[in-house]
This record gives sequence, C-alpha cells and structure tokens, in this order.
Amino acid sequence: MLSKISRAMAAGLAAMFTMFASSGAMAAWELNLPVGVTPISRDVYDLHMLILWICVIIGVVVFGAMFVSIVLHRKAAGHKPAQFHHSTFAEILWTIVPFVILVAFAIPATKTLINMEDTSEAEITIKVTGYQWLWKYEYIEDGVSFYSSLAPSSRTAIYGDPWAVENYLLEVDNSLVLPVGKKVRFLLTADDVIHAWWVPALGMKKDAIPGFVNELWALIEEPGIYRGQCAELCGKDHGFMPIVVDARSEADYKQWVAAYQAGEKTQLAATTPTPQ
Ligand SMILES: [Cu+2]
Repeated sequence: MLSKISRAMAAGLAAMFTMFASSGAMAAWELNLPVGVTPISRDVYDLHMLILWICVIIGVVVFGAMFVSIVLHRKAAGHKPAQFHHSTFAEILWTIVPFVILVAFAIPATKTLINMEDTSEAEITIKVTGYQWLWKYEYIEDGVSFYSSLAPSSRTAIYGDPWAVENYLLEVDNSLVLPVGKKVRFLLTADDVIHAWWVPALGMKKDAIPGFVNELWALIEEPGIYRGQCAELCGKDHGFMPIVVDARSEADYKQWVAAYQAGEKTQLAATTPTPQ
C-alpha cells in the first residue's frame, strides 16, 4: 500500500517537474530577493543577505551543538546527565548574546528605514493616484498627466490564451517614463479604496490611501523597463492594474516630455472649436 502511494507521489512530482521544465518556468525560477536598480533596493538586498547569513551561522551552531549532544552524549553510550538547577552565567549569556545580535541587526536596518523616508531634495515629483482599477500619473513640474491601465493585449488574453501574450497582466497602455540618475519623489493617494504602488526593482512599496498622501522615492540607476503591480487587495480587478516604469536617459526623458506636451497641444488645438 505504502509503496503504491510513494510510486504515485513520485509520478506526480515527475509530471510537475516536466511541466515546469517545458513551460520555461525553470528559467525564471529565482529563489533569492532581486537586487533592484536603486540605492535603496541595494541596501535592502544587503540587509537581507547580512541577516540571512547571520541566521545561517546561528542555525548551524545551535543545531550542531544539539546534534553533537544527542549523538555523542547519549545515555546509551554511558553518559550521565548533569544535575543542576540554576546557572546565572548561562542565563546572563543567553540574554546578552541575542540582545547584541538584535542591536547589530537594528543599526543598519534603522539607517535604511530613515533613508527610505527621506524624500528631501527630489528633482522630480510624480503624483500617483490609484483607482479601481488603473493608475493616474501627474508630473507636477512638467505638467504632464495621464492614466495608465492594463494593456489591451493582456485584456483580450484573459479569456483567450495567456501564454500567447508577452508580459501577461504586466503590460500597460501608457508607461510611467522616468529619467535615470534623478531623485524622483512619488506622492501616493487613491480616489476610491486603498491600493498600493509596488515596483520590486525600485525596492519600495507603499499604500495609496484615499484622503492621505504617502511618499516614496527612487533614484533609478539603469535604464530599462521595470514592472510592478497593485499590492493591496482593492476589488475584483486588483490583479489587473499593473505598473510599468520606463527608465530612460535624461536626454531621452526630456525629449519624451517635450513630445508629450506638443502632442497635448496639437490635440487641444484639434478639439477646440474655432470662434465664429
Ligand atoms: Cu489596486
């Protein structure tokens, strides 16, 4: 009976492995936190690695001591347990050592958290408003503003073949174009329910709450396309309001702003009725 179950489980695992390997999911299988493209995202990654390795060392020492005691000092090998009730030295030690380790974690973590909140001296301000179920971006200094919603390719694929579309549910009609090397401040709010603006490569995520303005900042170091999603359950289409950041060189960014402003003027001229 048991061998039948284990054979069925092995067959199931083999089938799952073949499915993942053939679907290309293996290629994208990364277990660790992505490093990202901003100084904050790098700090977050370094903190994550530092704490991970300290935890690995603690785990090896604690479990090592435990297994050595269990195996080498077992009763069957003739060992007798020590008979004591209290050890002030051990109690002080197991209070002070974790305290020192926690303080060692807290110092760099607090520095990064304070830095995350420091949106001063930003060169560009973008107001981000969440709606059910799309985003609005307003470039405060440049006067550019537009809505960004799920790309039609993904929308039609919802009831079709999702595998046939590139970046399924992670593509928008209008990307948020930003320059690299500039500190960008995001002012996050919402118009209906709570949303959350999250682009993993930028290293930060924050809620967009109606009636409140939350702040985030990013200094993108590499040009590229960075994708994210709404990260707060905001209704039936929560999974259909992605974010796409298109980071360009400063010259390209300026060109885009100028083209956008010119396009808006042409559109206005075309739609404004000429006075009789
Ligand atoms: Cu949302």
